[in-house]
Amino acid sequence: MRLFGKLLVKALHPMKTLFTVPVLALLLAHIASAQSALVNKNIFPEGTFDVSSEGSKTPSGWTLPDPHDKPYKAGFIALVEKGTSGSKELKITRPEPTGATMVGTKFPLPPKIERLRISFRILAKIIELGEDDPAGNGVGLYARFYDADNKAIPGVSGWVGSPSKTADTEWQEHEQTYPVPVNATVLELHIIFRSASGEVNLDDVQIVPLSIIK
Ligand SMILES: [Ca+2]
Repeated sequence: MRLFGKLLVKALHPMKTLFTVPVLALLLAHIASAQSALVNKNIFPEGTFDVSSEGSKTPSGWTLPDPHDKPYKAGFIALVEKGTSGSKELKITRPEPTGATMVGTKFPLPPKIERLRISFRILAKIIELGEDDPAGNGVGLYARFYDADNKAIPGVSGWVGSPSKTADTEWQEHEQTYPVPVNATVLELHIIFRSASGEVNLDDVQIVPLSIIK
């Protein structure tokens, strides 16, 4: 009991409080500055497609469609080398303008991000557009936020730019800014090539925080 009393006196000692408060303030300042350090920097390492997790077929960090899943069957996905640089791109080829091919990833969001920008580069060569799909046809990147219960948060999801629907001869850059819902813990990205045939090369998917909640 005497020992407990001694410890209590020690813990409540004014000098101790004097030290604890600045230490806590420093710790909080450190967390805030760690978040601020993310601003204007790409925080998504898997968007280069330069690293493969299974031979050269699967891009690290992304999930390919199940080949037995019928609607997503009509497409071929590969990682292709860009010249002799060793850098790779994701390539999807679709022989028919029906159905869809999707490649997805779920990225855990660092806390306290207020707004972010998603961008990517695309070289789309659409040969034929299929029937209009209310969800959008052509090829592009779709972003969706999820909460901690793995539920999609309505209202903030959407295409990064617009889906490409033409045969482009040059790489195009698309970007979109999103307000991050306060309850968002995961950002899901899907490359969707739907109701269109042709081939697409995609590279440099980036997620860049623009501001932090103070
Ligand atoms: Ca690359």
